Amino acid sequence: TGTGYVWDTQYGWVDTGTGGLSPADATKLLQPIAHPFAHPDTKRRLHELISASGLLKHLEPIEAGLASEEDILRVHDRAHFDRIVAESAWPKGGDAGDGHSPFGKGGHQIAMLAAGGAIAAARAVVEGSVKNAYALVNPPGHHAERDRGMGFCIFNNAAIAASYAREVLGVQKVAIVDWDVHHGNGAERIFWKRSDVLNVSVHQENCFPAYSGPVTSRGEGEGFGYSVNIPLPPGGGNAVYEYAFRTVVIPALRAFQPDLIIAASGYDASMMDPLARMMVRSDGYENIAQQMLDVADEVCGGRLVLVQEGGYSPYYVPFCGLKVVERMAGVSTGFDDAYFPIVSTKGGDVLLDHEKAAVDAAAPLVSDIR
Ligand code: 6DK
Ligand code: ZN
Repeated sequence: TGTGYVWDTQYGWVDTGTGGLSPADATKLLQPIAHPFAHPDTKRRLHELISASGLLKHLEPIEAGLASEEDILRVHDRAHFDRIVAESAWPKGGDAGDGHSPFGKGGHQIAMLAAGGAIAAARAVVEGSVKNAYALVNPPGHHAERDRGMGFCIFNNAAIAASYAREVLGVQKVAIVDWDVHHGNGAERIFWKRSDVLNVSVHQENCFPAYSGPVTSRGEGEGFGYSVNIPLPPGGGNAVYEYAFRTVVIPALRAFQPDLIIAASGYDASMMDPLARMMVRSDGYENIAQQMLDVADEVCGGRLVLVQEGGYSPYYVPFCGLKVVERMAGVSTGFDDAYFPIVSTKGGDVLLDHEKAAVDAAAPLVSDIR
């Protein structure tokens, strides 16, 4: 069986307003801009590259469908859900929760379609109609906590899919691995006291949310040890990600032995991203994807679902995503990363001492997972 793929035209309609870090504000001389960081074109361009490269023909289309209210409420509280629905009816839409994450009128529907896309991908993988799946959803979800959205995220798509897998599909143990460059605070908080969902986040240290995701945040009670954070100093690239996955993320998954792995897949640790300062190239993302595919084969019959999170270079995100989906499908389109000549000379290939030290600081966490 093949690789499932979720995309919906409406993911390209997410209205993120007109601000740089929205909203624009004349009193602060924050000028309106036609292409804000979270503009949906970046994700639509990834979808179009998957199509134009011919890769789409090798994927099994999975229809997203709207997540139900019940699906959302497995993770979020009613007040958050009701507020999003209410603000979505406002003439110009509302905000996910932090005042910097606007969504347009009717935006609750696209958010439910994004959660529904993650659910549909997880269901197809668990039911076995596909081997693995890529849910190219939008808006993203990994910052959304039980009672609030933030950082462009309304509902926590990956956490909703994990809860659906457990409570509806009967999956016992789910691991969430988050390589978006920002901290996966949403799933961490949602599953903070639980040992049936392992949450591993690899992120640029102190990037967003502020002060979130230090190596010392490990969960509480039953959940102690089941939140794993690997904060990386700025400037790292392919080498430190390869090392972090090989020496911490993969051993953590081996120790946990999940029945399903859900990855929160962002491309904002890339060399060309405006919202962070890491230097991963498309071949670095390929390496991450290959390590994840191998460990999924080893521990859970290959059951791996990737759920799209961030990525803000409209130039480079498509090539990073293409290489990841090619690996998942075991297909090469023969098209190279067109930016490789530019990004290949800038570093990130050698593991520096301070980068190694950051990863090594997280390695002992693995021994508390069972
Ligand atoms: N915001 C994401 O990529 C979202 O993780 C990242 C959101 C980054 C916001 C960056 C930032 C501020 C700072 C100060 C004041 C207000 C807002 F969720 C994903 F889309 F995946 O620095
Ligand atoms: Zn991010």
